Amino acid sequence: MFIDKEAFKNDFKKKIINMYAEDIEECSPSHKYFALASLIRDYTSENWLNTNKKYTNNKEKQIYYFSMEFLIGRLLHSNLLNLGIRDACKEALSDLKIDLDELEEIENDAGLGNGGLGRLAACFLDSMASLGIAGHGNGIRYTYGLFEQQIENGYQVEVPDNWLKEGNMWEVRKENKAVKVNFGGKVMPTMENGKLKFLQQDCETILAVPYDTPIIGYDNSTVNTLRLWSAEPLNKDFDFESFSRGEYSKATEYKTLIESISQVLYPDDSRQEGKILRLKQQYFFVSAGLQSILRRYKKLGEPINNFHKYIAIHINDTHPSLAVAELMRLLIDEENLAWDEAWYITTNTIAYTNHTILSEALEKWPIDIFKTLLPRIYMIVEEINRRFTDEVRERYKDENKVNNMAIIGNGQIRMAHLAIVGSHSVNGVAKLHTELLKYQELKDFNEFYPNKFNNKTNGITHRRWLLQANPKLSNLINETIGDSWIKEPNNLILLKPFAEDYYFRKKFEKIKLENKIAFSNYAKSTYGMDIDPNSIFDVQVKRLHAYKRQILNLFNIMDLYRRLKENPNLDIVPRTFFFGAKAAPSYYLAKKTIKLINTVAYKINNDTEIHGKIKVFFLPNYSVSLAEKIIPCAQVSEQISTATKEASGTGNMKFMMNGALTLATLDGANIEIKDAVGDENIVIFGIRKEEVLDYIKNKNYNSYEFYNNDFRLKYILDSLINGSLGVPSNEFIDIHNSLLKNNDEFFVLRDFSSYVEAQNKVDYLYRNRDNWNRMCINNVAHSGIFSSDNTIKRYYEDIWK
Ligand code: 26V
Repeated sequence: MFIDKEAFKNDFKKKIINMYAEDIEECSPSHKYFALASLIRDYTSENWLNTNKKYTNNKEKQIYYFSMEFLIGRLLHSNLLNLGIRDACKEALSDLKIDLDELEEIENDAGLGNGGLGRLAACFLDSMASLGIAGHGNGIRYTYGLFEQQIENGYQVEVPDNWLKEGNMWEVRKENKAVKVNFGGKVMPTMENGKLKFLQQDCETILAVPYDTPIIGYDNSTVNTLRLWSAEPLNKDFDFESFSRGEYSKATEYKTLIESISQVLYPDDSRQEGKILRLKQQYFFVSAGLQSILRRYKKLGEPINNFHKYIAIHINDTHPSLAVAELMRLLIDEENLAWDEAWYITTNTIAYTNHTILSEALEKWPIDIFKTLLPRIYMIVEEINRRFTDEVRERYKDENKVNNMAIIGNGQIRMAHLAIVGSHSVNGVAKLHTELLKYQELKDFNEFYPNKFNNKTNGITHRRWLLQANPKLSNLINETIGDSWIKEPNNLILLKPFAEDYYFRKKFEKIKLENKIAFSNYAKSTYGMDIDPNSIFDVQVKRLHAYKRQILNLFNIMDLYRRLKENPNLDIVPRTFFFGAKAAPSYYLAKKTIKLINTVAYKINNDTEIHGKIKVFFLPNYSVSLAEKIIPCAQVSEQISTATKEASGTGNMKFMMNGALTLATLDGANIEIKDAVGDENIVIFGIRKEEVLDYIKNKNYNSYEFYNNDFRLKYILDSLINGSLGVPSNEFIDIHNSLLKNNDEFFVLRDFSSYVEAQNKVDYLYRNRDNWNRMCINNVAHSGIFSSDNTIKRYYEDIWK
């Protein structure tokens, strides 16, 4: 898109007057931000309309990505970049004495996700739009996103994330497209014109109102849609009947109850819990999404039997897997299809991605809850299960197998089984993860459906994670190899020869330092942290989970500190360790780990004896916008999960793309990163999947062996409970127990010495700074293959067709 600078300035001034009846001079920065966002949305409206028209006129196949989470972060910067008008805007605003960077910082993050799964959905939206693919998001418009994390006395404190408080300029409320969603009641089988029909009676009907956000493609005029649903009472204001009977509080209670459905995002917990509200959320957005898709489809004038030829629905993990039963219900009850016809359409429409093999994270719903809330859906699930188990029984004549594979079993509905049976494709998110699904966790299903399972290694949008987050490096890349990589990320490989160019390496090093200085200044003014920009920036940012092993990182730091105390002249390259991680509010050990990190950080950072050689900082409230700040200045990327546990990881890709060296176990996509960059450009440590699986199978791991045989581990573990950390000696007893009495589920002690060695290797490698830079540049050069553009192309060709 082209904008004329003078015309833009006029538009902007007018916008401020129209929205706020203020002159630009008296207008607050926040009003300026909202006016600018609103203006940019105006600029996209025509393309948005035209994109939709084009899709309808050409009857293009539409892809709908169903996800409970879309962790999109901020939109102003990325929208300006994708429209190709950011430089022009920046200049024009600067004429008006306005700093665009400052306005961009005002925007609240749309934090509608927990972590990797939600951010992946956001990266996919960007890639689909940028590739000109008709792909849209379908989800929930949570009034509150993932909680804001504050740190008080080293502990995590959760504060509600009221992200919509000041308004959201990107969304459009589409009241005329609202649909009704039914809960509860009973099902009445009735004969209608000689046909058996299932009427739902005495349901509670809720209104689902869509809010649409434009998803702007990069330099291609495509504008797709992210449709997020908000729950409202049917009766606009509140329950009039109660109200007119004088039951005022009951009337408003009712409204609150209904609105609670889209009120808040569930923080993924230490265990999956069968919360009714979460099941309501799932049915709510799945049903609303499917109804609106069906309504649009019918306008095309195509017969219902062709539905799957024009529509693909992708379900992000099992959270939207009710889509299988709900689409069946709509096709049978509303469109009058027979079971077999409906089943053919459903299974050919839906595809499912699995994002974890951790069994405690797999969703299961107690039958009683499910049946009461969704009686008709339950009937359909029962019938799907009946037909499926008949087939399994017929084929294997093995009741054990039938029970293991059944969708309903042990009083529960197993959502993963429903998703597998009801879809035509099941994919894992990295090679290793898919192998584990096919040959371990879902082995029976892979045998039963030999062509269903496939791999789609995750990716990240290089436009946000490099072009936007790291403008200095992007400019250097543009000067060196041109800017074709923005549309063709694989072209980043053209940088490879420049890894051998001394002057290029120097320029690269300078940019990394400038990024580090900028972040240090930010951290000083925001958190009061004193950071040495000349130290190595070593970063672990991700959700806090035992399997991600933040504790392993911390144990190396504690060991390093011990060595420094013993020998203050110890020759190490100064290092700053950064952590950023939210713990689920009910995940006790994760929260204790945050306290432990902060306790160790306090002790180390205030110890003048070690001459500031190491420092530890916990960055509060890790989020998309914080990630955009810390990743471009990172030098060591900590990807240290227990092998087999991290399905893919996507942070690992963001770091390599910004020229950090990966320090990793052979887990998830780390393996593919290693294959891409070569052994000489990555540091690998730790036990491999075979050893992990052996330990689990043979139950022969004994963490005490490592504790007893390694004085460093003994020292560290003892210090957790002997009061030497300056907190009561029982503060960390449960962490201690998890590692010793409870036998260290994630093999932290097993991997400790290998990790320390790897960290020493990092120190050693950094001393040859010139070669270090060479390694980093190689990482950037090979990162293009991890662009989500590539991932989306593979989904498009293999799954959505
Ligand atoms: C949820 C839970 C909840 C209960 C117990 C522990 C636990 C562990 C993990 C999860 C997350 C499940 C789904 C998820 O977010 N998976 C992440 O998806 C990313 C995108 O595919 C992938 O890169 C991450 O490796 C994967 O953990």
